[in-house]
Amino acid sequence: MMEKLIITAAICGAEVTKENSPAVPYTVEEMVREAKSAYDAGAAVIHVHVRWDDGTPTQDRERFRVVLDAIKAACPGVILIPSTGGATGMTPEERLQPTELFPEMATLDCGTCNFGDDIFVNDMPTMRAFGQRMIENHIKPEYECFEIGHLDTILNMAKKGLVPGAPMQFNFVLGVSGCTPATVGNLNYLVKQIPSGSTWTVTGIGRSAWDMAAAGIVMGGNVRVGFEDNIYLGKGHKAASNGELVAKVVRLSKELGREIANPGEARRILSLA
Ligand code: KMH
Ligand code: ZN
Repeated sequence: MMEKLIITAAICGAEVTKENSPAVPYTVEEMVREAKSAYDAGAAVIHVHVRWDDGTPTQDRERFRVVLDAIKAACPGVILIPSTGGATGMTPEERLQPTELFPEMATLDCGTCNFGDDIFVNDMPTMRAFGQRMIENHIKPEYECFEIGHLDTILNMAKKGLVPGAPMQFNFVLGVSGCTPATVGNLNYLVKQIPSGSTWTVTGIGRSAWDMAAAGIVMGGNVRVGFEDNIYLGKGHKAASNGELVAKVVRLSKELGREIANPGEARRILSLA
């Protein structure tokens, strides 16, 4: 029998702006509003990037501290996954700052790739440093794979003890411009490679968000949605909040007969409890 579905909300990311959608959060208050809308709609996990009030992406440790504490207070029990990816062009040291706060989870990006017109650099020394930090600080990584080869890379690193090992949690982020396309075939290939006992989430970028959500639901994985990845509920129809995106996943999942995990259930499924 399938476990309940864990929904992650990626509420702001580093790239999307208020010009794209006025509901994209920058300030602490806006971050809390968007996190709570997602949590109230059924998200058990919030993936957190932070911005300065003018929208500039930052990995500043104290900004993370304030935002994470404020979301925790508004969303009791929620699982927070701060980003160590930040924005393209940031240094590894900058990006590692949220790990100094000892979050229970954080993202660990599994290789270099094109990212639209930019390059998202995750070379081997960077990944070894991030793996070592997460081992030392007892942080469970969410392994972000944007490319099929990223999975092979991180599985080899785990075998060598360079990053935290089983049970591993993967997020297959498909459809980034320049990376592996969001198809059910590609997702199925990735899912078949992961060690038994692992958990996985799928994220579809842009218009692929809903195909990938449906695939994640029926294939027994978990689903991420949110303004970081997609701002549309349907063609030409922008979501007014992250909560609306989460609510659509809840509807799809219930229609397909899969219940939604609350944060406590998600913590058990992810072996955090
Ligand atoms: N903003 C992207 C360049 C992560 O959060 O770990 C990287 C990203 C991945 O969003
Ligand atoms: Zn992210």
